[in-house]
Amino acid sequence: MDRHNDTNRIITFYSNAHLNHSPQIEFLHGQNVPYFEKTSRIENIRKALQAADLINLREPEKSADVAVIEQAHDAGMIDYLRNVSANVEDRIRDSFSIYHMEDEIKGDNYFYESIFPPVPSPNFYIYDSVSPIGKGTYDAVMMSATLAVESAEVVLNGEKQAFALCRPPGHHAGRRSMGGYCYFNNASIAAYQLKKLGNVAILDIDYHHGNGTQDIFWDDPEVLVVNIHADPKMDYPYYAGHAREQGGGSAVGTNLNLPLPHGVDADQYLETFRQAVRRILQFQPSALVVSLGFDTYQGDPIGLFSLDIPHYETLGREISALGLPTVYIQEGGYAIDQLGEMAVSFFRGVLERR
Ligand code: OKP
Ligand code: ZN
Repeated sequence: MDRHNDTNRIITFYSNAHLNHSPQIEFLHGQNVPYFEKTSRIENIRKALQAADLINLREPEKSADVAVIEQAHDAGMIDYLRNVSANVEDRIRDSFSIYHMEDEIKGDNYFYESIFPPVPSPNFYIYDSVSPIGKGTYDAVMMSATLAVESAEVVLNGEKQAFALCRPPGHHAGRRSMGGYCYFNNASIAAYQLKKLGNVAILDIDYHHGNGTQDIFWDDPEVLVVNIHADPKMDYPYYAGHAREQGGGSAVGTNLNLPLPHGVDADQYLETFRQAVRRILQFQPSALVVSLGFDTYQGDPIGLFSLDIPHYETLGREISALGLPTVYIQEGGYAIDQLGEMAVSFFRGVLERR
């Protein structure tokens, strides 16, 4: 089939399981503020892509096997998430009872970790206060990762490209750590699946550094991780994402960080993007995973870059032109009312449709 014709759509995996993970608040310097990572993000993207007739939507029939997740994550961390999620009301009650404050429990029943040890250790896997666990969280997270697995699966079966409408996002989740709205690293899980084709490149164009993905493949020379993001001196996740971080052991040189300052203009951004693309070409991967964040948008409430809607079409077109088997994984993007337009622009570029 001619991929330039008008009925060309991208297979897109989606599940409504994410609706059951819906924290309402996050903690910002002593204040409760509305949770940025809202369910409507994914619904708006899905609806806009369907209205533009750009996608063939598929829903997985069941969750992936835990063994697939264990390629990227410590089994203890997976158990911890499952256990807290299954027993969240008891866990919260236990904490309040220590202080004889059971009567104060009003909540929407999300377990917010309050201790962030410098090194994640058994029972302490969450490293920030914006990644709470509710009773629907484990199933939502498992299904989010399943969308990544199924997207990789269709690409392994010969589909040129596929899109996973993941929520929660994943790129801040490390091998034994969860944070930044992320629990399982969907992009890394897709990359492990795609290794059946050979070496894999991951291009992370979310506004924030994908510290989890960097962690998971730090020592792996078969997976190139390239990140374009806000300089960690200025923005989340603060402790990782510097240019000097290049990979470990036999994998030195297979982690490329391209930090940019707040307020970077679109031309400078695109120049850096093309530098990332050149590094990927030089690596000659057999497949590509894109961590696709829309928080680089000029109107994003937590990102301070300045891309506009048409720039996403450019990004999509130039990534797709690499001609690699490619899985797109949804990460961030918080300008709720414009997310649909960004996604439509991006996938028009990917599909070379007007
Ligand atoms: C997740 B992804 C807002 C604080 C936000 C967490 C950001 C997580 C971003 N004032 N801190 O990379 O889009
Ligand atoms: Zn982000």
